[in-house]
Formats: sequence, structure tokens, C-alpha cells
Amino acid sequence: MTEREFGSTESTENTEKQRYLVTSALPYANGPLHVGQIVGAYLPADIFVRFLRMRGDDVLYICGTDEHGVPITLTAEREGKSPQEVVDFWYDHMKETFDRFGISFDNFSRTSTPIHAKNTRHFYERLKEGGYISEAESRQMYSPTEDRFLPDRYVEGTCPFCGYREARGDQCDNCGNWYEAYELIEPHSKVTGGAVEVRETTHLYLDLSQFSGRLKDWISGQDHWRSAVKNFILGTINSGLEKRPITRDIKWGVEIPEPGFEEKRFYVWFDAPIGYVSATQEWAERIGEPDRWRDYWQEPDTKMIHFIGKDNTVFHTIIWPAMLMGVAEGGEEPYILPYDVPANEFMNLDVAVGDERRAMQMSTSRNLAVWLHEALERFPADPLRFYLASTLPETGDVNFSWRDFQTRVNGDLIGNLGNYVNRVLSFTNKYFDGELKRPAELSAEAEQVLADFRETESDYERKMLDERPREAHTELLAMGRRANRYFDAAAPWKSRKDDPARTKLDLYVCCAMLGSIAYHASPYVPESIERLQGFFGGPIAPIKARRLPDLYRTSEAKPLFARIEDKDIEAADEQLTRAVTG
Ligand code: B3M
Ligand code: ZN
Repeated sequence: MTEREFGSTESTENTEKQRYLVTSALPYANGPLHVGQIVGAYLPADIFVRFLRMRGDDVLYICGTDEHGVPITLTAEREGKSPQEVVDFWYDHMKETFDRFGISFDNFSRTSTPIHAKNTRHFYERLKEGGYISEAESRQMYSPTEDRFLPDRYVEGTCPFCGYREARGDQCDNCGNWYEAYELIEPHSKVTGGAVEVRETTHLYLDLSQFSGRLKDWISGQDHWRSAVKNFILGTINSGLEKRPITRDIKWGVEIPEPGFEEKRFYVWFDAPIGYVSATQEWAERIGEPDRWRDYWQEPDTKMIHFIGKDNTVFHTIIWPAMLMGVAEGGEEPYILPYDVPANEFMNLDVAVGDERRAMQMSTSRNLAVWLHEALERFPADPLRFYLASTLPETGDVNFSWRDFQTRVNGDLIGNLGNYVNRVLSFTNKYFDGELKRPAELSAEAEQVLADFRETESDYERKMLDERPREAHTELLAMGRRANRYFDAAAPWKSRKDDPARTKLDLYVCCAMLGSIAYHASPYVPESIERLQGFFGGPIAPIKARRLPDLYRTSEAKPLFARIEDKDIEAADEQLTRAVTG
């Protein structure tokens, strides 16, 4: 047999590096992170980014806290703190929680930085120069008892589109539609519960209608977008874009460079997406190459991908691209548009109440959620990442349940993948002192399993590049099953008595599959694969990418994962049940 036929000598290594700017939605710095947010915008982006980095692509992964607007001031009022105290506390809390969970941002910034205020005013000035800004009187909700205007979330009422009863003043969490607060049915103050009235106030407006044609052409050409996202957006544009207010009667936020607006601030959704730019600039400053941010924002071959939850879709696919188009106009200051906006659906909770199980919407205000920092006190990050990745809401809403977590971890992560690692390593150590040289020839079965693996690796890669880490996860499990099946059929405990050369060959091939499984598992369970490298010396690489190595060297394996015990699940489940039943 020639070298060429052995494994794959044809390198499929990534010679064409692609540049990516990947962002996750900037979470409001007003409370702890829950798993619903994690599966929407953070975990899928992190898995995707880790995969791209392994391939050798040029990736920058950006995020930060969203520190302005009513979500912050409402929290501050409720807690008797200043907005600054609120964002400082939650910035630290979120940063630490993301770290513990293994989210690998290149920069986790915040929107209260001076550079961000400067950028926000700059975007505003450019849009104004372009003729997209106007000033007008508008009708806003006013609370006579509190003697102030009540922007956005200060007002609640029934959604004029879907009838959801706890809809916010600017947007409905249930159906994702946006409207003016006075369109709500039975609007009332969120603080006092009292009735509100409509009064006139002056605001600045961004004229989205001037972008309709350009937005429509651009979105129609995005054939790689998820069809649910694309259709929703085209529908929104077709039903008519209007002028949208970009300022608010509020004292917390980015100041507005216009006389008469001293008591107002930019609307949080005007400044928040600019935070992606600011965070990139901050990163570039930090690494001592202040112009590097331009590679990611101004080079047309960069792919910019915004991972978000579906409730943020309109802002990222209409308003933000319109702002970028407006600022880029004239050409001196080019800005690329998003290459994709993978918007994920929601995660609900599956909770035991009495004898039955109920699916419930997560709710921060009712403390009905699985908080990430608490989950991390019960279990390590990797099994949580593994389970959540298996149930990402890529195509529809999903349910979180601690029982499923246990089943997935004990069955798939430990029973399938972890078990394979242990079997291969312990047999290699026991029979061959942890050393396996590349055999001169492969058996037909070995050729077959390697061919199957290369195919599954390609499927995994395609799904991952399609930004579908949940689907790629099923390919990872398929690799584990295929490798286990090969191991079972090879039965090294038997074959080694009558054909030790064959045993050696089989275990060598098993090590090659182990290297591939570890490679493909590492975006999901990065910390565990790092530990694996302490006792598995072979390359952690796809089989299809390279010629198989001359030697595998292993040493005594330690278990990578601990089984999830019933008592731990019961405790976690009880905590949720208590939250429901009060
Ligand atoms: N802070 C909404 C949210 O946390 C908002 C996202 C901003 S992304 C620029 O869901
Ligand atoms: Zn609605």
C-alpha cells in the first residue's frame, strides 16, 4: 500500500484564511445571565468562534454590556441605587460568569466608555449630514402622578399585534413587533401601576423610509440567511418603514449634541449596536494596533456575524444596517454590512409542579429562570455547555430540563464519547505501554471506518460553517457511535491473544478517531479536551486534514467527566419548582 492510500495525504487544511468579526448581543447590565440568553446569543457564537480559530481563520469575537436605557434606570430605581452602581456591579458579575462558562471573547467591553460616547455622536452627525435625521414633536406617555415622561419599559400594556398582556412600551417580547407606546392597549406605569396619558415632547428621528429600497435589495440577496429571519424582515420592510425616534426623555445615556436636548439622551437601541464598533476599537487600542479595527469593519471580505435572540432581530437587520449604510455613504468611511444574523428562538423551562411537568416561559422578574452562575455552582461548565449545545433553539423554541441534562450528559457525553476515550486509552496503555506506531498496512475495515469518519467530519464542518452548532453536535455524536462500533467489532481483548498485530493496528486507528473526536468536541467542551491533552499525545485533528501520524503516545487516563447523580438533579429541580410555586 502506498502512502497516498494510507489515511489522507491530501491536505484539506485551511489555506484560505477567512476574516470574521463575530458578535454576541450586548446584554443589559441589570441582572444575572440565565440559560435562555446563553443559548440565544453566547454559546452558539462561542462554539462557532472556537471552531474557526482551530481552523486557523482570522476571528475577532466581540461583546460587552449594554449599560444605557430604561432597563438600567428601572433596575436602579427599584433597588434604590444609582444607574452607575447597577452597571458596575453587573458588568463584573457578567464578565466573571462568562469567564467561568468558557465564553472566549476577545474583548468584553461596555457601552459606558468615552470612546463609545464619541462614536455614538459621530454616527449621529454622519446620519444628520446625510439628511436622515429630523426633529419633531411626538406623543409620549406621561405619568401625571410621577410628573415625568415614561419611556419604553416604564410603560406596559397589551400588545396591539398579538394581545400579549405584559408587552413593553417599545417592543413586544412575545411576538417581536415594535410600535409606539401609545399604541398599547390599556397602557400603565410599570413603576406605580397607575394610568398614563399622552403628551407632546420633542425628539430626533431617524428616517428609515429612505433606506427601504436599499435594505430590501440587500436582504433579498442574502440567500444564506435563515429563512425565518429573512421572511420576517422582508415582511416588515414591505409593510412600510417610518421615521423612528432615536432620543428619549431620560437622564441616563449618551448625551445629544443639540441645543434643547440637554435633558434627553439617545435611545439605548441607537447607541447599543455602535457598541460593537467601540468594543473593536478598544481591543485594537489594547493590542497596540489602533487601526486594526478597520480590518474587521471596513474590509469588504470580512464576514461580520451577529448572534442574537430573535427578539433583537429588527434592530440588527433593519435599523443597524440602515445606520451603517447612512454612515458609510460618500465612501470615505466605508462600513461593511452583516454577513449573517443568526437569530435564535427561545428556551422555555420544563418544571415539575406536583405530579406533572409544565413548560413555562423564563421570567427574570418572577425569578423563574435557570441562572448561569447558580448552575455553575452545581455543575462544571463543560457538561452544561454540552447539554445546552445539544438543545440550541436554532429552528424552534426548546425546553430546558435538568432531567434532560442528566440524560444527555450521562448517556451521550459519558456513555458515548467519554467511554470511548477511556476504552482506547486504557487498552493502549495496558497492551502496548501507551505506544502505537503507524502500521505498514491498513485492513479493509480500517479503511472503511476512516472513510466514514472523513465524511462525517465534512458534514460537521458544513453545519458549523452554516452557524448551526446544534446540528454539528449530532455529527459529533455520530462520530462517537461509529468509533465505539469499530472498537466493539475489533474486540481487542479477544484479538490480542491470537493476532496482536491486528490489535495494534485497530488501536492505532482508534487513536486516530480519538484525535478527531477530541478536535470536534473541543468547541463544546474545551476545558475537558485541554485536560485530555495531558494523557493523549496524538494530534488532536480531523482525519481528513492530514496524513496520520507515525506514532501515538498515551499515558494513564483520568476520567474526563463525572456522572451526574440523581440527588444533584433533584436538588436543582426542586429549586425551580420552588420558584414556580413560590
Ligand atoms: N441589550 C437587548 C438584550 O439584551 C439588548 C441587546 C443589544 S445588542 C446591540 O436582549
Ligand atoms: Zn406581541
